[in-house]
Amino acid sequence: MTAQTAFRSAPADNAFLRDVVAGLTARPKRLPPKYFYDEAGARLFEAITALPEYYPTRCELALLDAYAADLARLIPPDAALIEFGSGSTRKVRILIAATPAIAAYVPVDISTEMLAQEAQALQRDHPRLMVVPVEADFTRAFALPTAIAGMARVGFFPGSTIGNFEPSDAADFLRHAGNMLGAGAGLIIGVDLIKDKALLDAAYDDAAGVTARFNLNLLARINRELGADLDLSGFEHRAFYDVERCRIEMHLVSRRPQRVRVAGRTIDFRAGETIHTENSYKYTLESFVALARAAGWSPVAVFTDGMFAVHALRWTGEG
Ligand code: AVI
Repeated sequence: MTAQTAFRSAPADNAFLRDVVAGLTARPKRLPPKYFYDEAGARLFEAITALPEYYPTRCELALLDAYAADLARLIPPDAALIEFGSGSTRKVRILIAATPAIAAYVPVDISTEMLAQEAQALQRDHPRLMVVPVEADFTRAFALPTAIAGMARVGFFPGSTIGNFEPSDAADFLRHAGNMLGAGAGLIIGVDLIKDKALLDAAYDDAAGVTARFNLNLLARINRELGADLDLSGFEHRAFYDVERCRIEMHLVSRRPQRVRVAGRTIDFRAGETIHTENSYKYTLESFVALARAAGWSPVAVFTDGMFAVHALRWTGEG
Protein backbone atom coordinates (compact mmCIF):
# COMPACT_ATOMS: atom_id res chain seq x y z
CA MET A 1 0.00 0.00 0.00
CA THR A 2 1.62 3.21 -1.08
CA ALA A 3 -1.02 5.94 -1.13
CA GLN A 4 0.59 9.34 -0.85
CA THR A 5 -1.83 11.42 1.05
CA ALA A 6 -2.01 13.93 3.75
CA PHE A 7 -5.22 12.59 5.00
CA ARG A 8 -4.44 9.11 6.18
CA SER A 9 -6.45 8.97 9.39
CA ALA A 10 -6.09 7.27 12.71
CA PRO A 11 -8.12 4.15 13.58
CA ALA A 12 -11.69 4.62 14.70
CA ASP A 13 -11.87 6.63 17.85
CA ASN A 14 -14.27 9.08 19.41
CA ALA A 15 -13.27 11.75 16.93
CA PHE A 16 -14.43 9.55 14.02
CA LEU A 17 -17.72 8.85 15.76
CA ARG A 18 -18.22 12.52 16.65
CA ASP A 19 -17.37 13.73 13.14
CA VAL A 20 -19.66 11.16 11.49
CA VAL A 21 -22.61 11.96 13.75
CA ALA A 22 -22.05 15.72 13.40
CA GLY A 23 -21.66 15.43 9.61
CA LEU A 24 -24.70 13.22 9.01
CA THR A 25 -26.95 15.33 11.21
CA ALA A 26 -25.80 18.59 9.57
CA ARG A 27 -27.66 20.26 6.70
CA PRO A 28 -26.43 19.70 4.08
CA LYS A 29 -24.92 16.38 5.18
CA ARG A 30 -21.15 16.08 4.94
CA LEU A 31 -18.27 13.84 5.95
CA PRO A 32 -14.61 14.88 6.30
CA PRO A 33 -12.38 13.52 3.49
CA LYS A 34 -9.63 12.57 5.93
CA TYR A 35 -11.69 9.48 6.77
CA PHE A 36 -11.36 8.08 3.25
CA TYR A 37 -8.00 6.57 4.08
CA ASP A 38 -8.49 3.42 6.10
CA GLU A 39 -6.63 0.41 4.70
CA ALA A 40 -9.21 -0.28 1.98
CA GLY A 41 -9.45 3.43 1.13
CA ALA A 42 -5.67 3.81 0.89
CA ARG A 43 -5.59 0.83 -1.51
CA LEU A 44 -8.37 2.35 -3.60
CA PHE A 45 -6.60 5.70 -3.68
CA GLU A 46 -3.47 3.94 -4.90
CA ALA A 47 -5.58 2.40 -7.69
CA ILE A 48 -6.96 5.88 -8.54
CA THR A 49 -3.42 7.20 -9.06
CA ALA A 50 -2.93 4.60 -11.82
CA LEU A 51 -6.20 5.34 -13.67
CA PRO A 52 -5.94 6.69 -17.21
CA GLU A 53 -8.27 9.58 -16.30
CA TYR A 54 -6.47 10.55 -13.07
CA TYR A 55 -3.56 12.59 -14.46
CA PRO A 56 -2.23 14.39 -11.29
CA THR A 57 0.05 11.63 -10.00
CA ARG A 58 1.52 10.85 -13.41
CA CYS A 59 2.02 14.53 -14.22
CA GLU A 60 3.66 15.32 -10.89
CA LEU A 61 6.01 12.32 -11.09
CA ALA A 62 7.00 13.35 -14.62
CA LEU A 63 7.61 16.95 -13.50
CA LEU A 64 9.73 15.85 -10.54
CA ASP A 65 11.74 13.63 -12.89
CA ALA A 66 12.16 16.25 -15.58
CA TYR A 67 13.08 19.08 -13.21
CA ALA A 68 14.88 17.17 -10.46
CA ALA A 69 18.20 18.91 -11.23
CA ASP A 70 16.53 22.35 -11.15
CA LEU A 71 14.83 21.55 -7.86
CA ALA A 72 18.13 20.21 -6.48
CA ARG A 73 19.77 23.58 -7.18
CA LEU A 74 17.17 25.28 -4.98
CA ILE A 75 18.00 23.10 -1.96
CA PRO A 76 20.80 24.45 0.26
CA PRO A 77 23.72 22.24 1.42
CA ASP A 78 23.11 19.97 4.41
CA ALA A 79 19.39 20.56 4.27
CA ALA A 80 16.68 18.65 6.08
CA LEU A 81 13.73 17.78 3.84
CA ILE A 82 10.47 17.60 5.79
CA GLU A 83 7.62 15.83 3.99
CA PHE A 84 4.09 16.59 5.17
CA GLY A 85 1.82 13.51 5.04
CA SER A 86 4.58 11.39 3.59
CA GLY A 87 2.88 8.05 2.90
CA SER A 88 4.76 6.47 0.04
CA THR A 89 8.35 7.62 -0.65
CA ARG A 90 7.86 7.32 -4.42
CA LYS A 91 8.01 11.06 -5.07
CA VAL A 92 10.59 12.07 -2.51
CA ARG A 93 12.97 9.40 -3.80
CA ILE A 94 13.23 11.37 -7.04
CA LEU A 95 14.31 14.49 -5.14
CA ILE A 96 16.68 12.63 -2.84
CA ALA A 97 18.38 10.80 -5.71
CA ALA A 98 18.99 14.12 -7.50
CA THR A 99 20.04 16.15 -4.45
CA PRO A 100 23.17 15.14 -2.54
CA ALA A 101 22.63 18.37 -0.50
CA ILE A 102 19.79 16.65 1.36
CA ALA A 103 21.39 15.42 4.58
CA ALA A 104 18.24 14.48 6.47
CA TYR A 105 14.74 13.38 5.58
CA VAL A 106 11.86 13.81 8.04
CA PRO A 107 8.67 12.07 6.87
CA VAL A 108 5.68 13.20 8.92
CA ASP A 109 2.65 10.93 8.84
CA ILE A 110 -0.12 9.74 11.10
CA SER A 111 0.14 6.12 9.92
CA THR A 112 2.82 4.58 12.16
CA GLU A 113 3.14 1.33 10.28
CA MET A 114 3.59 2.75 6.82
CA LEU A 115 5.86 5.50 8.16
CA ALA A 116 8.21 2.95 9.72
CA GLN A 117 8.21 0.62 6.69
CA GLU A 118 8.86 3.34 4.15
CA ALA A 119 11.52 5.02 6.34
CA GLN A 120 13.39 1.73 6.76
CA ALA A 121 13.32 0.97 3.05
CA LEU A 122 14.58 4.47 2.23
CA GLN A 123 17.32 4.23 4.86
CA ARG A 124 18.47 0.92 3.33
CA ASP A 125 18.73 2.53 -0.09
CA HIS A 126 20.40 5.73 1.20
CA PRO A 127 22.63 4.66 4.11
CA ARG A 128 24.24 8.13 4.44
CA LEU A 129 20.94 9.98 4.67
CA MET A 130 19.65 10.70 8.19
CA VAL A 131 16.03 9.47 8.18
CA VAL A 132 13.98 10.66 11.16
CA PRO A 133 10.29 9.73 10.91
CA VAL A 134 7.80 11.72 12.96
CA GLU A 135 4.40 10.26 13.75
CA ALA A 136 2.06 13.23 13.79
CA ASP A 137 -0.93 14.89 12.20
CA PHE A 138 0.95 17.50 10.19
CA THR A 139 -2.05 19.84 10.04
CA ARG A 140 -1.58 20.43 13.77
CA ALA A 141 1.48 21.75 15.62
CA PHE A 142 4.18 19.12 16.11
CA ALA A 143 7.82 19.28 17.19
CA LEU A 144 10.54 18.87 14.58
CA PRO A 145 13.19 16.36 15.71
CA THR A 146 16.13 17.84 17.59
CA ALA A 147 18.40 15.85 15.24
CA ILE A 148 17.80 18.47 12.53
CA ALA A 149 18.38 21.51 14.78
CA GLY A 150 20.50 24.08 12.98
CA MET A 151 20.01 22.52 9.53
CA ALA A 152 18.49 24.42 6.60
CA ARG A 153 14.89 23.26 6.11
CA VAL A 154 12.85 22.55 3.04
CA GLY A 155 9.24 21.37 3.24
CA PHE A 156 7.85 18.94 0.66
CA PHE A 157 4.10 18.69 0.12
CA PRO A 158 3.36 16.83 -3.12
CA GLY A 159 0.15 15.29 -4.43
CA SER A 160 -1.95 18.46 -4.57
CA THR A 161 -3.30 17.56 -1.17
CA ILE A 162 -3.36 21.31 -0.52
CA GLY A 163 -6.37 21.27 -2.88
CA ASN A 164 -8.37 19.23 -0.37
CA PHE A 165 -8.20 22.15 2.08
CA GLU A 166 -10.66 25.02 1.91
CA PRO A 167 -8.60 27.98 0.60
CA SER A 168 -8.62 29.70 4.02
CA ASP A 169 -7.44 26.45 5.66
CA ALA A 170 -4.81 26.08 2.94
CA ALA A 171 -3.50 29.55 3.83
CA ASP A 172 -3.53 28.66 7.53
CA PHE A 173 -1.62 25.46 6.82
CA LEU A 174 0.97 27.26 4.68
CA ARG A 175 1.49 29.85 7.44
CA HIS A 176 1.75 27.14 10.10
CA ALA A 177 4.27 25.20 7.96
CA GLY A 178 6.35 28.35 7.46
CA ASN A 179 6.37 29.21 11.15
CA MET A 180 7.44 25.69 11.99
CA LEU A 181 10.14 25.40 9.31
CA GLY A 182 11.50 28.83 10.23
CA ALA A 183 13.49 31.66 8.70
CA GLY A 184 14.76 31.11 5.16
CA ALA A 185 12.95 27.79 4.75
CA GLY A 186 11.89 26.51 1.35
CA LEU A 187 8.76 24.64 0.30
CA ILE A 188 8.24 22.41 -2.73
CA ILE A 189 4.53 21.89 -3.25
CA GLY A 190 2.43 20.14 -5.89
CA VAL A 191 -0.72 21.95 -7.01
CA ASP A 192 -3.32 20.80 -9.51
CA LEU A 193 -4.27 23.33 -12.18
CA ILE A 194 -7.60 24.61 -13.44
CA LYS A 195 -8.29 23.04 -16.81
CA ASP A 196 -11.02 21.86 -19.15
CA LYS A 197 -14.08 20.78 -17.15
CA ALA A 198 -14.44 17.51 -19.08
CA LEU A 199 -10.92 16.41 -18.11
CA LEU A 200 -11.53 17.30 -14.46
CA ASP A 201 -14.93 15.59 -14.37
CA ALA A 202 -13.44 12.40 -15.82
CA ALA A 203 -10.50 12.40 -13.38
CA TYR A 204 -12.96 12.16 -10.47
CA ASP A 205 -15.57 9.96 -12.15
CA ASP A 206 -13.56 7.32 -13.97
CA ALA A 207 -15.03 4.76 -16.35
CA ALA A 208 -13.90 1.80 -14.24
CA GLY A 209 -15.72 3.15 -11.18
CA VAL A 210 -12.67 3.11 -8.89
CA THR A 211 -13.33 6.63 -7.58
CA ALA A 212 -16.94 5.60 -6.94
CA ARG A 213 -15.70 2.67 -4.84
CA PHE A 214 -13.28 4.98 -3.03
CA ASN A 215 -16.14 7.36 -2.19
CA LEU A 216 -18.52 4.55 -1.15
CA ASN A 217 -15.82 2.97 1.02
CA LEU A 218 -16.42 5.83 3.44
CA LEU A 219 -19.87 4.40 4.13
CA ALA A 220 -18.44 0.87 4.34
CA ARG A 221 -15.92 2.17 6.89
CA ILE A 222 -18.72 3.70 8.97
CA ASN A 223 -20.49 0.32 8.91
CA ARG A 224 -17.29 -1.54 9.83
CA GLU A 225 -16.05 0.72 12.56
CA LEU A 226 -19.17 2.30 13.98
CA GLY A 227 -21.58 -0.61 13.60
CA ALA A 228 -23.87 1.33 11.24
CA ASP A 229 -26.33 -0.27 8.80
CA LEU A 230 -25.82 1.91 5.71
CA ASP A 231 -26.88 0.06 2.55
CA LEU A 232 -24.18 0.92 0.01
CA SER A 233 -26.47 0.07 -2.90
CA GLY A 234 -28.72 2.89 -1.70
CA PHE A 235 -26.07 5.51 -2.57
CA GLU A 236 -24.30 6.59 -5.73
CA HIS A 237 -21.10 8.47 -6.42
CA ARG A 238 -21.37 11.97 -7.89
CA ALA A 239 -18.34 14.11 -8.76
CA PHE A 240 -18.22 17.26 -10.86
CA TYR A 241 -16.09 20.33 -11.41
CA ASP A 242 -17.72 23.57 -10.25
CA VAL A 243 -16.27 26.18 -12.60
CA GLU A 244 -17.30 29.12 -10.39
CA ARG A 245 -15.75 27.72 -7.24
CA CYS A 246 -12.74 26.19 -9.01
CA ARG A 247 -13.27 22.90 -7.24
CA ILE A 248 -14.24 19.30 -7.74
CA GLU A 249 -17.08 18.36 -5.43
CA MET A 250 -17.63 14.74 -4.49
CA HIS A 251 -20.93 13.58 -3.05
CA LEU A 252 -22.74 10.38 -2.17
CA VAL A 253 -26.32 10.65 -3.33
CA SER A 254 -29.15 8.75 -1.67
CA ARG A 255 -31.01 6.84 -4.40
CA ARG A 256 -34.23 6.69 -2.36
CA PRO A 257 -35.74 7.83 0.93
CA GLN A 258 -34.06 5.79 3.61
CA ARG A 259 -33.52 5.60 7.34
CA VAL A 260 -30.19 4.38 8.74
CA ARG A 261 -28.81 3.68 12.21
CA VAL A 262 -25.37 5.02 13.06
CA ALA A 263 -23.99 4.50 16.56
CA GLY A 264 -27.44 4.38 18.12
CA ARG A 265 -28.78 7.39 16.19
CA THR A 266 -31.41 7.36 13.47
CA ILE A 267 -30.60 9.36 10.35
CA ASP A 268 -33.09 9.98 7.55
CA PHE A 269 -32.25 10.61 3.91
CA ARG A 270 -34.54 12.05 1.26
CA ALA A 271 -34.31 10.64 -2.28
CA GLY A 272 -31.56 12.64 -4.01
CA GLU A 273 -30.16 14.03 -0.75
CA THR A 274 -26.36 14.12 -0.80
CA ILE A 275 -23.51 13.69 1.62
CA HIS A 276 -20.73 16.07 0.57
CA THR A 277 -17.54 14.06 1.02
CA GLU A 278 -14.74 16.06 -0.61
CA ASN A 279 -13.64 19.23 -2.33
CA SER A 280 -10.54 19.30 -4.48
CA TYR A 281 -9.63 22.90 -5.32
CA LYS A 282 -7.80 23.70 -8.51
CA TYR A 283 -5.64 26.80 -8.99
CA THR A 284 -4.04 28.81 -11.75
CA LEU A 285 -0.30 29.45 -11.37
CA GLU A 286 -1.20 33.00 -10.34
CA SER A 287 -4.02 32.19 -7.93
CA PHE A 288 -1.81 29.74 -6.05
CA VAL A 289 1.07 32.23 -5.86
CA ALA A 290 -1.37 34.82 -4.50
CA LEU A 291 -2.53 32.36 -1.82
CA ALA A 292 1.08 31.50 -0.93
CA ARG A 293 2.16 35.15 -0.80
CA ALA A 294 -0.73 36.02 1.51
CA ALA A 295 0.42 33.18 3.78
CA GLY A 296 4.03 34.43 4.00
CA TRP A 297 5.71 32.55 1.13
CA SER A 298 7.33 34.16 -1.90
CA PRO A 299 7.62 32.34 -5.24
CA VAL A 300 11.06 31.14 -6.33
CA ALA A 301 10.27 28.91 -9.31
CA VAL A 302 7.46 26.90 -10.84
CA PHE A 303 7.64 23.80 -13.00
CA THR A 304 4.57 22.92 -15.00
CA ASP A 305 3.28 20.92 -17.94
CA GLY A 306 0.06 22.93 -18.14
CA MET A 307 -1.86 20.22 -16.26
CA PHE A 308 -0.12 20.29 -12.87
CA ALA A 309 2.40 22.58 -11.17
CA VAL A 310 5.27 22.09 -8.76
CA HIS A 311 5.96 25.39 -7.00
CA ALA A 312 9.15 26.23 -5.13
CA LEU A 313 8.57 28.87 -2.43
CA ARG A 314 10.69 30.71 0.15
CA TRP A 315 9.38 31.61 3.62
CA THR A 316 9.35 35.32 4.35
CA GLY A 317 6.73 35.30 7.09
CA GLU A 318 5.25 38.46 5.60
CA GLY A 319 1.84 38.37 4.03
C1 AVI B 1 -5.51 13.19 -2.07
N1 AVI B 1 -6.11 14.14 -3.02
C2 AVI B 1 -5.10 15.08 -3.53
C3 AVI B 1 -6.93 13.54 -4.08
C4 AVI B 1 -7.50 14.64 -5.00
O1 AVI B 1 -7.28 14.55 -6.20
O2 AVI B 1 -8.13 15.57 -4.50
C5 AVI B 1 -8.07 12.73 -3.49
C6 AVI B 1 -8.97 12.15 -4.51
N2 AVI B 1 -10.28 12.13 -4.44
C7 AVI B 1 -10.77 11.53 -5.49
N3 AVI B 1 -9.79 11.19 -6.29
C8 AVI B 1 -8.63 11.55 -5.70
